[in-house]
Amino acid sequence: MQRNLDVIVVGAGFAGIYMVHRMRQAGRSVRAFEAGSGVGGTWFWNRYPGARCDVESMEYSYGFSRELEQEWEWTERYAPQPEILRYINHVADRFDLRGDIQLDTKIVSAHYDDSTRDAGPSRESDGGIGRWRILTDDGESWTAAFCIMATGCLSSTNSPDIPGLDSFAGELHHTSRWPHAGVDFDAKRVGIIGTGSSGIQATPIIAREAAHLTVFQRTPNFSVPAHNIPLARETQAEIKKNYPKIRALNRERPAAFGINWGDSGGLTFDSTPDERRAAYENRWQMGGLGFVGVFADVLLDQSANDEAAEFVREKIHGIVEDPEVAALLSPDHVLGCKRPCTDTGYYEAFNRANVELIDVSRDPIERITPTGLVTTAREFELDCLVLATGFDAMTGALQRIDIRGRNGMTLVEKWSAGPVTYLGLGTSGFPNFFTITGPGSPSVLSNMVTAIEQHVDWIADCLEFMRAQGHSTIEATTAAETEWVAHVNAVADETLYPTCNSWYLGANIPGKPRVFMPHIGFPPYVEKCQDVVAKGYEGFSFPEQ
Ligand code: NA7
Repeated sequence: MQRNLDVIVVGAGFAGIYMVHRMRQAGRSVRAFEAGSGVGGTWFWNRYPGARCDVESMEYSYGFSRELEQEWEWTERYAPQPEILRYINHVADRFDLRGDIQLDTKIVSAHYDDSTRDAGPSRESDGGIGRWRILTDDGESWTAAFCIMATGCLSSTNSPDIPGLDSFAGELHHTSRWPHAGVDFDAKRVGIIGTGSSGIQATPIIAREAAHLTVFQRTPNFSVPAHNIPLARETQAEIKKNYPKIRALNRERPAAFGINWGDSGGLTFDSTPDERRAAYENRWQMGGLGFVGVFADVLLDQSANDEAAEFVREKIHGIVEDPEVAALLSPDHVLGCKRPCTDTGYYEAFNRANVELIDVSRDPIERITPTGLVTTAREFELDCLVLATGFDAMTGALQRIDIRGRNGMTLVEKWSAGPVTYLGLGTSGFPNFFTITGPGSPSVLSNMVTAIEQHVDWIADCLEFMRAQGHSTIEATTAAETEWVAHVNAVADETLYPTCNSWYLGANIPGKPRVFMPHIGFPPYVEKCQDVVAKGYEGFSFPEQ
């Protein structure tokens, strides 16, 4: 088997799949390595009950193929995880990509070998110098001219460091590593730790199935009802008729999705109190993430945010019958600075007799025992414990691989004070190394599929440019990345985003540097990427030249 390739791709989720497709179209030898036993990335692993995308299905889908977008039929406004997984599998089959995807394989290390680079430039596929050497967990070694990380932003599991966790004798499941056969909660006493999107989606379903559910909440989250409905054929047909136009309009929106929401209502206090109330109610009825965009300054102006947040708190009090429970479920942080959730019956679940909410910010979890969980106030007997504790987002999956650039420098070392990238695409000292939706790009603050397509297209076009110009190596400059990191942070500092302990800042992982990682705003980012190309890949160098 040919083990010297043009391109190695790590991961076979939305990003890896499309990267493989573009590389094959360009006639390059490519192989994607995927730890899972199927394609799909985060959608392969996150099979917990209620797992569903918070971007509408007609928008959370590839736009690169007119035929694909016409033939695929979504069944619901927000696609459930099994349907998204079927879609990704369909794409892999339709474009005949499986032959270049190796499943059940973890990449352990990726080292750039420049030991003999003075002897001459590396040619693609020649197995020679200035190449990436990749080692898999079953000991196979591969080389490639380019190493492209499609490892996902929300793929590296965050398991809490709670004393005694390993001693639990009941069933223990993390939402992001859910058993394929599902979990039977029938007649069980279940505990769930975590009230982010995963916990909020899973809670109402587990509540219906289990004998008893205890929700251990450290921080309440804002959640807006999804109002999920079956997708009518006529609605779908209408969108399909105008798909290119709709996708183009979405790309002009700040997060590259949400065309149905219409424009925001301008600045909050330019409207009268009655108009504002009507606007909040309208967005609440519309459902989903669009609520935060009700006015343009919700994430810019504290008073504007306070009012929108208060509206949600009132809604929580209107739904939850016990005022004490409603108060506990009401967040006091800035609306939207942690990713808001989109739910189906979350707050309603707390009206059930078999659901109990425990505030572990007041009475912290002390330990897990073989039979349950102990807080500083009480002991809970549990048959099953669900960890909905999230991810080491954006950098975790990259930093768990031993990645080394020039002179053996590790990525972990280079990013010890926080990720340093140019455009979230490259980092200096790591030639021919690209990150798809890396830190410093819009990624999680945009429609991930649109962001992925934009990155994959940019990288594929860059490789074509290099081939045409006879360049064998590309690398971000330190000056460009320093300026870019400062820019990403300056944009964030103009907003209320950095005000709370979100995973956007790495604040959910003990010891992780507190740095705002995503770039806010899709259109200006795309403009910058285009400008960089127009200026001959400004901020990148082609070291052989
Ligand atoms: P999130 O949003 O990071 O939520 C994780 C939750 O787990 C959150 O409520 C945390 O509380 C809680 N958590 C984490 N560690 C602990 C410990 N040790 N004790 C108690 N509670 C803990 O992850 P999700 O999987 O729900 O969602 C991630 C993204 O996926 C989501 O934003 C969507 O974009 C899709 P905390 O807030 O840190 O106090």
